[in-house]
Amino acid sequence: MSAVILVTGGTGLVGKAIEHVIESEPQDSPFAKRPGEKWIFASSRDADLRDPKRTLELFEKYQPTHVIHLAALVGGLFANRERKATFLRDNMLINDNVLNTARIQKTRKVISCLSTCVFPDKIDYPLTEEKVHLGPPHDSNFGYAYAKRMVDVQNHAYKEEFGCNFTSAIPTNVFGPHDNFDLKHAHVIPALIHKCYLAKKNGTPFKVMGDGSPLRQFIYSRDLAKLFIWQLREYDDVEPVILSVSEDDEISIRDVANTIVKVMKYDAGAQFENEPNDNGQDRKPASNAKLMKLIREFKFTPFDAALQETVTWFLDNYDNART
Ligand code: NAP
Ligand code: GFB
Repeated sequence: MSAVILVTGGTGLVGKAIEHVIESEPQDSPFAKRPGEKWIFASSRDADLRDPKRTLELFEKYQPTHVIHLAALVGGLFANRERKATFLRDNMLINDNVLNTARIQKTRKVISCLSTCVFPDKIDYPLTEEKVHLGPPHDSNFGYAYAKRMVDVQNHAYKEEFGCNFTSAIPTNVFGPHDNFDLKHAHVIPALIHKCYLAKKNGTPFKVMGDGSPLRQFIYSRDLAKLFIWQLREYDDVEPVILSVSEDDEISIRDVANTIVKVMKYDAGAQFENEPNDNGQDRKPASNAKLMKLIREFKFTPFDAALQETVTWFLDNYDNART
């Protein structure tokens, strides 16, 4: 089958992971690039997707048959807390332009991204796909959360009115090579890797925000990449699917920090700032039961091994990484 797969946000953490998998999987792997497929990994320099004209030019240039839509304004707890209107507006503009342009261009399929942080903050656990809209999200990132929730609403509306094959993924927290390691605005794992690196290098304390009690699930970017490739090829339902490790794999921020100390061979320990307001959401345990029923034999990379690969990439690429 000839196909042109456009990956918007193709130069980010998840986009780079998809590129790595497509280029390195052995031919007999279900995640390998198939004959006749052309993969395009677009960045904001190819088109600022907040602009409908640039979005249309990008689609006209490549004529994608399929889109994995990753492009977004993305950040951790502290980036989201400071810029709720910007996270709301930029992501709504990007999502509206990509979906409407895909409709106009008759793109065969679009997979867009929500995130487990968009679920209602106070709701019975575990989080499952049908609970996305059943209450307000955590206050810390309501701008991003509502922009992302609208993708699910848009997918249903475009399907009903125009018959579009639009669906979405709900990844949990992601980490891996090519992440954003910015000390203030990154997600917790890349931020702590960078902080621990500087503490070891400068003999300064390794400071962790909050008290370490919150729990998270983390998926390695290269595992998530395989799940996106699976969803592109095998999943055609408008309803979202959570792409995550099991809820049994929840890990505390304290254990994350201590694992980073171990992997980076840092002699001193982590120091917790203990400001409760900096904990963000207590937990967001998402069930991957729907996914595992659909792709039974999938094996996730063990957390320590994934963290080691990420740290190795960071140390080897420090000068070019987003820091
Ligand atoms: P990332 O590393 O920050 O990459 C963002 C990508 O989007 C980059 O390629 C960036 O291009 C592009 N982009 C940003 N603004 C754009 C614009 N205005 N026009 C066109 N492209 C733009 O993000 P990520 O972590 O890979 O996230 C990818 C997707 O996964 C996002 O939709 C995010 O919401 C979702 N997600 C992420 C996580 C996580 O923990 N990281 C968790 C759940 C869901 P440049 O390289 O040119 O800046
Ligand atoms: O990845 P993160 O920033 O976002 O994790 P969320 C925040 C948790 O890590 C909080 C602790 O419990 C923080 O107290 N933490 C400790 C740190 N030290 C640090 C640090 O130096 N940097 C950061 N960032 N955290 C995000 C959403 O929520 O989840 C985004 O805000 C996105 O929209 C992402 O969807 C997946 O997991 O709290």
